[in-house]
This record gives sequence, C-alpha cells and structure tokens, in this order.
Amino acid sequence: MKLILAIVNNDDSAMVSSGLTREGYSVTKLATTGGFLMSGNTTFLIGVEDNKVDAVVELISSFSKKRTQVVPTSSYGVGNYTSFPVEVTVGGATVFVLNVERMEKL
Ligand code: 2BA
Repeated sequence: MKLILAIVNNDDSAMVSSGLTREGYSVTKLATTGGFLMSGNTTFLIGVEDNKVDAVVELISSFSKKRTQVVPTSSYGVGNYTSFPVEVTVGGATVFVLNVERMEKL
C-alpha cells in the first residue's frame, strides 16, 4: 500500500477532491500554507493499493493547472532597499508517494 501526499493549488482543490471521490478513493484534505508564497494550498492524503498509484497521480494531474504568480521581492543595494516583482510558476501539483508499513481502521 502507498500513501499519496499531493499539494494542490486551492483553486484546483475542489475539482481534485470531487474527481477522486467520484472514482471511489478515500481522501483526507488538509488546509496547508506554502513556505515560499505563504499562501494557502491544499494537501491531500490518499491511501491506495500500489496498482492504483498511477491512476490517482494522473487524475490529480488532469485537474491541477500550472499558473504564474507575481511575487514582490526586495534586495539591498548601495544604501537602500529596492522592491521588484518576480514571476514564479506554481503547480500543477507537487506529489509524494510513500510506502505504508501498516494501515488499520480501528
Ligand atoms: P510555496 O512554497 O508557496 O511555493 C510556491 C511556488 O514558488 C513554487 O511552486 C515554486 O514555483 C516557487 N518557489 C518555491 N520555493 C522557491 C524558492 N526557494 N525560490 C524560488 N521559487 C520558489 P511549486 O513548486 O509548484 O510548489 C507549490 C507548493 O507545493 C509550494 O508552495 C509548497 O507548499 C509545496 N511544495 C513544493 N515543493 C515541495 C517540497 N519539496 N516539499 C514540500 N512542499 C513542497
């Protein structure tokens, strides 16, 4: 068994969530915050049999869009701070697949 940990943009999370539940997967959603942009995203925990991993990753990918975001950054030069915007690409989704040693529902 595997545990899929998928970090998804908040704008895509409703589609990812309904897509997964529609296909019969059990899903837990956590409200999380990205360390770089400090904005909200959603982390899905999905426990599945090994042979379902690729299908779940594909499904998450199909609902997770890449988007660009402009982030203000600042640098210090010749006695003053300068602020300038930088564009970063966020997503689709960041996915980790972990081995599960044991799972029980008690
Ligand atoms: P954030 O940490 O808020 O990062 C948002 C986006 O900013 C990232 O998109 C990436 O394009 C950019 N970024 C992040 N750190 C950066 C840095 N040090 N310098 C320049 N640009 C940087 P994604 O890569 O699509 O990541 C989206 C979210 O997924 C991240 O939000 C974070 O919550 C999570 N994530 C991504 N990689 C991770 C990892 N290796 N471990 C844990 N969480 C991760």
